[in-house]
Amino acid sequence: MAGAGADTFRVGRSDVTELNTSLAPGGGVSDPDRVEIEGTQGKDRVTVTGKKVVFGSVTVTGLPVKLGISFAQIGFDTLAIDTLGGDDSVDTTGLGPDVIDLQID
Ligand SMILES: [Ca+2]
Repeated sequence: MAGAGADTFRVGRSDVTELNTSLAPGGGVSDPDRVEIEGTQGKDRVTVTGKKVVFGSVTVTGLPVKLGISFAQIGFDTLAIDTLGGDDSVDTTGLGPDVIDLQID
């Protein structure tokens, strides 16, 4: 859960297989949050879907951890996907244009 201020989350290898995070701004102030998620050294087939209904919600599948993001705000919040090595692909066709800032490495 993101609080007030700028937060960074990094999701890597862990015991969890599903993680949901809320970027709801604290105190009514829009702060930049950054969510980073890692793939594997093997082949990753990542799919990013999301839409905006007041705030944005995003789902990332195809990585070791299924990631859900809610209350994202484009222009403030960033989703960074690092697929690491391998013959990877990231499908963002299901992600609306006004949901979240996306960085793919
Ligand atoms: Ca990979």
